[in-house]
This record gives sequence, structure tokens and C-alpha cells, in this order.
Amino acid sequence: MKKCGTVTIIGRPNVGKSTLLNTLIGEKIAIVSPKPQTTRNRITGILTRDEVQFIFTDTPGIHRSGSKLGDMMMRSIYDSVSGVDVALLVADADKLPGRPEKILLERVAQAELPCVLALNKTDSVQKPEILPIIAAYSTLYDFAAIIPISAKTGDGTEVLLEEISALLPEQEHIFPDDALTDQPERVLAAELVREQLMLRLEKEIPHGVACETERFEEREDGITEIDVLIVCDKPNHKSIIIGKQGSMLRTVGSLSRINIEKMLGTQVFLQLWVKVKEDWKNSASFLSELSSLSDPDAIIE
Ligand SMILES: Nc1nc2c(ncn2[C@@H]2O[C@H](COP(=O)(O)OP(=O)(O)OP(=O)(O)O)[C@@H](O)[C@H]2O)c(=O)[nH]1
Ligand SMILES: [Mg+2]
Repeated sequence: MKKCGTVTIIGRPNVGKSTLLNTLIGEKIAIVSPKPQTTRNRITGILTRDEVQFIFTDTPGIHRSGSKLGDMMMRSIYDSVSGVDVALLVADADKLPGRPEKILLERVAQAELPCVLALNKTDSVQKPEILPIIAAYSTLYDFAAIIPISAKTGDGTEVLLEEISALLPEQEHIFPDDALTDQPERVLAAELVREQLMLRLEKEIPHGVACETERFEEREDGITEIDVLIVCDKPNHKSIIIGKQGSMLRTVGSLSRINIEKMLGTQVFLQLWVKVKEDWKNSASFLSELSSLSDPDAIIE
């Protein structure tokens, strides 16, 4: 009998939700950085294993919001718990549960969802340290399973899939069996540029950029031409992004081009543009313009 269901991946920022999604899917569909709040929109990743189809949603880490963008991110977390079959809470294997986990578990309880807890980063944690963490979580919620994993090495992820699979409803698959994500390629391209900016300009521009694909054209010779617009909120950020004689923009451009080529499997001609738009994070019209580029319930930038 075929099984298919939706699994929402939740947790505080930086615990490895997007890394886990990429490992489970086997492709890089969500960007990852050592900085909290890397993920800004909901990303769907699809994994079909024989009779079972898992539809995962990666969410932004729960956080205190201070801008319209932050509010949109928080709404997308709350929405992500409704109408799904399973919640997958990701947390650090060496940290006791705190307020973010308690808030999320309250939401999960309200929605009456079965919840699996993945205690992540076991590759960098001593085994005996994990036991008290498991004990503390067990008092908070009646988890369907608690599984120590490493999203980085893939350790424990097979067991995790088995446990989740047991909770999925019997029904026909919703997506074709070879589907990986519902993210349009143009959104992924802009995200891969944002990832390089976050990795390189972590300190200089905290959360200051939005990236948007303005043009995405496949030429007859097989090369894909892509223009990505980088929007920052301060003129001095613009000069940091461009760098001395354009050096930063060139580095970001060539590294993200390599990643976009891997994703598309074609040669890419990538052009980056930088624009200053003060306070874009609070500009409702700008944010809605960005979200309208993709499906209506995703927040894109
Ligand atoms: N050692 C180790 N590091 C990990 C593991 N999983 C993720 N990380 C690192 O943790 C950091 C955050 O990873 P992300 O996947 O971006 O975390 P996230 O939960 O999606 O974060 P937000 O999108 O900000 O909510 C990155 O530097 C990852 O490389 C793991 O299993 N082991
Ligand atoms: Mg993430």
C-alpha cells in the first residue's frame, strides 16, 4: 500500500534544519550557513522511497521578530504546523530544551500532531552528553520517537526516515516519484547567490540582503543566462558587496555560478546587480512583489 504525507521541519535557528533537508533529499535545495535565520521562506523537499513519499517543509528558525520580514517569517512557521501529518523537531543534541522548543511544542500539541525529535550534530557531541537531553525532552512531549542524528554525516537519518514513515497516512503519492522540490529554479538561483553573500559578508551585512532573479533565459546553445538583483538597505553595504574594484562581487558571482551550474546541469552566464533600497525589510510593497514571484504562500526574496 502506498504512503504519502507532509512533514514539517521545525526548530530554533541554526540547529541544522536545512542541512537535514538537503541530506534527506540528497540534493542541495535549501541554503545553509553558520548564521542563524538563514532560511527565510518555506521550502518543500520531496523524497520518494519505493512505496513511501515524504513531503518535507523546511521553515525559518523560530525567533523574535522585529520587522515585517520577521513577521512574515514567523507567520510562515506558524502556518507550517497546520494541515501537516507529522512534525519533525530538530534541536542540538547537547542543549537542553529552551523557550523556542517549548513554544513550538505547544503549537504541535494544539495541532495534535505526532512529533519526532531529531537531536542533531551528534558528530560533534560526546554520546553520554545526549542522555540527559533525551530525558529532559521526554518530560515535555510524548514524542513518537527521539533519534540522535548528524545531518552533516547522515548518521541516524535512515532510522529517522523509518520512524517518520510509520506515521504517514496510506494514500497515493501527490508528486511524481522523481520530484525533488517545488522551488522554481529561478528562486533557487537567487538563493544560491544569497548563500554566498551570507557566507562571505556575515559580519558586515547582518541579514541585510534580498536576492531576486530578474531574468532567467535558456539560450539555444544550451547556456542559461541569469540576472540576479541584490538589494541591500544601506549605500555603504553596496560598496562592501561590490568590493575593491568589484572583487567581492566577482568572487560571489563565480562561486554562486558554480553552484547554480551544478543545480541546473547546464552552463550558466550569471550577472549580478546591486541596488540600495532603504528599509526594504519593512516595505510591504517590496516584500509582496518578491513573494508574488513564487507560489502565493512562500516568502521569497
Ligand atoms: N557539526 C555539525 N554541524 C551541523 C550539522 N547540521 C548542521 N550543521 C551546521 O549548523 C549550521 C546551521 O545549519 P543550517 O542547516 O543552516 O541550520 P537551520 O536550522 O536551517 O538554520 P536557520 O535557517 O537559520 O533556521 C551550519 O553551519 C551547518 O553546517 C551537523 O549534523 N553537525
Ligand atoms: Mg535553514
